[in-house]
Amino acid sequence: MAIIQIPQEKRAIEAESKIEKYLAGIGILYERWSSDHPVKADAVQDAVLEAYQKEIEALNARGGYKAADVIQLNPETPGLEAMLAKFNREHWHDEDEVRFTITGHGLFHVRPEEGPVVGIQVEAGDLICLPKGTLHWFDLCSDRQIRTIRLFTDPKGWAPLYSETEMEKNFQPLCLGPKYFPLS
Ligand code: LAC
Ligand code: NI
Repeated sequence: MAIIQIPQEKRAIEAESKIEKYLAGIGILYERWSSDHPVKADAVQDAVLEAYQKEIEALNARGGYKAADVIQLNPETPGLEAMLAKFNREHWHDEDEVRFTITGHGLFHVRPEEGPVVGIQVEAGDLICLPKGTLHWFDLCSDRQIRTIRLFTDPKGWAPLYSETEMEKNFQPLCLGPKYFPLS
């Protein structure tokens, strides 16, 4: 399950219903998808998409998404650092950012229109949807790997638009371990 942290308030939120509620309050959809799907973490893309077909169709109906893929980042990924450098600076997109984690961990920081910056550490089974225009940045965690399903409205490409605020420099990537991490 995800862990939410609010560094400016030095607090974390770990209960599923509270996470859902807090994120809904800043416009972010959070869902836990059942982990009993018969799909292996290293299954090929089509097998993964097929295993979650029902959930994906429900999201498509709700958000008008037109395409899906599975992306994997790990230390063997060619160009990993360059790819991360594109996403660890504050940016937004002109479409929703929809991510379902199959394996590994990731940390999204979101800067809502109102209220403090929120860190969302995701793991297997977590679906998050950042509405288009949401300011955010992304880092890997200490396991340096993640595999996620992505849904897109425009299958032509995925482009980050940068705010150039350097806001991310005020926030350390905080997911230091798979479980809990101290806030200082
Ligand atoms: C993206 C994430 C990682 O834009 O923010 O793909
Ligand atoms: Ni993004």
